[in-house]
Amino acid sequence: MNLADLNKVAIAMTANGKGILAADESTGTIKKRFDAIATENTEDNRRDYRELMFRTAEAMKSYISGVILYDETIWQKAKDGTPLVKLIEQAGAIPGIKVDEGTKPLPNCPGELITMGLDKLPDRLPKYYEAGARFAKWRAVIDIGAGIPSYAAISTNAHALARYAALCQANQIVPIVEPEVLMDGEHDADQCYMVTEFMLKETFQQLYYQKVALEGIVLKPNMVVPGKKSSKKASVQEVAEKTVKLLKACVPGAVPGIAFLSGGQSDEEATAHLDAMNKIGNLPWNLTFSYGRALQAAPQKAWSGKAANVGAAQAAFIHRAKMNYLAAKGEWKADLEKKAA
Ligand code: 5MM
Repeated sequence: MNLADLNKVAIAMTANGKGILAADESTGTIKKRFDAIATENTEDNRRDYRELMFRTAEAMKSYISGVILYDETIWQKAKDGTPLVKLIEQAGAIPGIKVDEGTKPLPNCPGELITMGLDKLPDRLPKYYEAGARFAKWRAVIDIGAGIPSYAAISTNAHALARYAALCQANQIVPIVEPEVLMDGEHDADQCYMVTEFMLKETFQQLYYQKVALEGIVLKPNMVVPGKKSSKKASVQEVAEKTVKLLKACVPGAVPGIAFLSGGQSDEEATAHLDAMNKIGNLPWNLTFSYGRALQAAPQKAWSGKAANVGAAQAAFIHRAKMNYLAAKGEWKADLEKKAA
């Protein structure tokens, strides 16, 4: 492992306001997104949609540091035959790859999940490196509900995250470590804080036991937010203060960057929260975005599967990417959204 090079990539992924486009929806997940815009989930449509984003020069050059791809996309070619990976590289962004193979029920733990995909990972990683991937992503999913999460779910998922991270680094690929505590439940922000704290502590313990070099990873956590069904809402400032407090308590300063997931927040909420955290300032790591839905909902709606709408979709993508770029520097203002509307 060349740690200096891994560290350079991890910094490039999270520095100077740039952030990551999570375009790694599996075929089942992109179907849900396409259903919402009445677009058929074909290989060509998936290619056309992703190609339009990777050809959005302003967003890709100025605001996006890297793109997380799904396995299908990393091997796919644009309509004119150019590999999609090349489009990303030509724009100056770094290609990355989701390497987990989704989740399965965790035995003896009703309602809980374990992320799959470790078995063949040592054989798959060199092929992804050769295809251009310089970072990877693995997502663990922790749900909050009656009697859950269990320690079994937290510890087995943290163990798998660390196994994946160690394998990535051995193959000169920066691992994005994503322990996601879902915001689907009725819990309030303080319960989210407690569970996320437990999950992060366990994850960093496992990373330590498995000798993962923290200088060569990027952490992709959830923010401290109430569940969608909670009756206790939290202000932007409360989310920002609680998330920063939690991260300071759990994430060593050796980690170069933290890139949040949006997790089902609205576009503007995800931007406002990131901005408020960066306005607090004096943080030991770069704090940026690695959004899927909060970057793509607007361009998907504008595109709606029609070639005639590509320009409108690209404009929507530029806007969202720029708002999050400003937020990653603590320079976003709500009225920038109104002006654009
Ligand atoms: C883009 O969505 C990703 C893929 O999810 P599936 O494996 O379930 O298809 C997802 O992992 C994503 O990278 C993160 O959860 C962040 O996305 P959001 O939408 O939460 O910002």
